[in-house]
Amino acid sequence: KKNQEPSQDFIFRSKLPDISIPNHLPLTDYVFQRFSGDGDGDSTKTCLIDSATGRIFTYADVQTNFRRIAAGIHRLGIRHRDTVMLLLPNSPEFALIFLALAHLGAVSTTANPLYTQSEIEKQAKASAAKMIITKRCYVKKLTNLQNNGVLIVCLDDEDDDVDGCVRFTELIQADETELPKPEISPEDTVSIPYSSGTTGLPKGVMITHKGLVTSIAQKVDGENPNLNFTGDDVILCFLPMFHTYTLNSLIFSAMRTGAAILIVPKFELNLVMELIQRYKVTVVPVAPPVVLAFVKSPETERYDLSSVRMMLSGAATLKKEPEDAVRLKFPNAIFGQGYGMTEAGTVAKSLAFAKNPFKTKSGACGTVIRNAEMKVVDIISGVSLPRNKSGEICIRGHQLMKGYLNDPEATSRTIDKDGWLHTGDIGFVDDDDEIFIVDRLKELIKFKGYQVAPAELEALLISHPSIEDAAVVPMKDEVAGEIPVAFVVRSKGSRLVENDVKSYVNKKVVHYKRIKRVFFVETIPKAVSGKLLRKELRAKL
Ligand code: 4UU
Repeated sequence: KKNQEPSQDFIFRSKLPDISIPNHLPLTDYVFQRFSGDGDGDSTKTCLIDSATGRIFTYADVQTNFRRIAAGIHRLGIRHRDTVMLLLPNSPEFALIFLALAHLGAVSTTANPLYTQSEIEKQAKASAAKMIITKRCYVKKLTNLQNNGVLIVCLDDEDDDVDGCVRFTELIQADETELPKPEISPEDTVSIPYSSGTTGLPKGVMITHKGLVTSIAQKVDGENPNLNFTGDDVILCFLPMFHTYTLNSLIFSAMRTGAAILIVPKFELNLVMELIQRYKVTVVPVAPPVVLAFVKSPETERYDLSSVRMMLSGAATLKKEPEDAVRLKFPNAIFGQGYGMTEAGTVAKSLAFAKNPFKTKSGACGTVIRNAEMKVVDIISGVSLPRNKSGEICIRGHQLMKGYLNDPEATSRTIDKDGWLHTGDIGFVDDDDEIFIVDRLKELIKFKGYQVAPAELEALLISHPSIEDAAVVPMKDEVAGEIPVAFVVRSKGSRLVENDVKSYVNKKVVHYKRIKRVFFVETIPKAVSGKLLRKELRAKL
């Protein structure tokens, strides 16, 4: 049947049937659908718990609060399609403000509050943020932005004001009935997280209401949800809320199902185990370094971890051995992975988490989510491959980003004309529809699941007067998964040493982007096109 066209592609789908997804709804209407009108949700149930203070927000509180905050933000002049940066640690306010902005039809751009001043400035400028909501301890990094007219809202509700900042407590005193009902289109952008994607510098990823709603529904909706969160669950949240994995797969998926979310500002193993015991936590979303921490800790015995029924890992590769080892520490938990990407939401989820679960294998990163198509293509020919053959993983569906902000070229390099998003990950689908990731085609380095873009570090390196050329690649590391290391060509006559290079770059970037090793070389291998041959450098390690 040689003359049959594109349908010859080998396309993989979920074992779960497609469902109807109400992705015409704006995010907040969808997330709280069960808590409005004749929905079956109980609004007196706990939604958010702040582990730092013990504060509790019921589903009713959350809805009143985000509407009030929306009115307060509107009063400060933020309108439909304006962008606001969230520069906050994990806290109930993070979720409330994100929802408030979504409700207004405005856009959140989330950034790591530990970013350096220049990292924050780059993202704030690129995303055209009109306002930044932050905490007092980060305000000094925002002086330049403030001088350029960006409004700063400060969260600490202590008595003394921070110079020139609006106090968050003023916002929540707004009257939610003042808020005009905005007309939100499903194609409107709801958030702009930053990601370097398959190549180059970090870019703004335009996530729409429709995309985010679809991604959540693919996991938690339907008769047999792929990710069976329920109203009885207490879900632990120490993963960083500025990351897609947390907002999409954890916070909003949990809210859609009426679960309680226990928010932890920072991961600390013993504190986390104490919280699991105290709050009888049922679901623990993690990243691979956290799995290793549990596996290695002799203290897991001291805590009662028997309430945990589900542990999910994502954001970086997790091998079979630690996965098997962590199961022993959580006797009542099913364990599995999710695989996602800022640009594509959740790509795959373990079917061990389904309401009617399937048997799954350790080391697999899940099965493609429902209402989506996946294919694996040969990295040279682009031809789609059958089961058990490794190639680049491509994904298609309504959950994908709209594109990169102001970068149609990068967008068309990532999402092809047929709507396939090329992940830059290399993997295969086995006989049971389970996906295994074996390598990465793209430049991206993942330090403990955090993104490190080589191009960003390379730009900093070559701005040094004594550096002629440079390349940054990942080196395998037991704890972090991968660490960024640099190959550097010194300028003629320069006596530059490793520490000079490190101290020059490392003060300009957040801790996980720091260059850990420097190798001096005569030249950086390049193709005739000028493209860095990263593979050759990786091979030298
Ligand atoms: C091997 O890491 C993420 C998103 C993770 C996520 C999202 C929703 C996990 C579960 C979920 O439900 O996003 P980014 O953009 O920071 O990084 C994306 C890249 C992937 O392309 C892949 O290279 O991170 C890597 N990655 C993984 N690698 C993500 N998850 C996995 C995984 N195994 N399970």
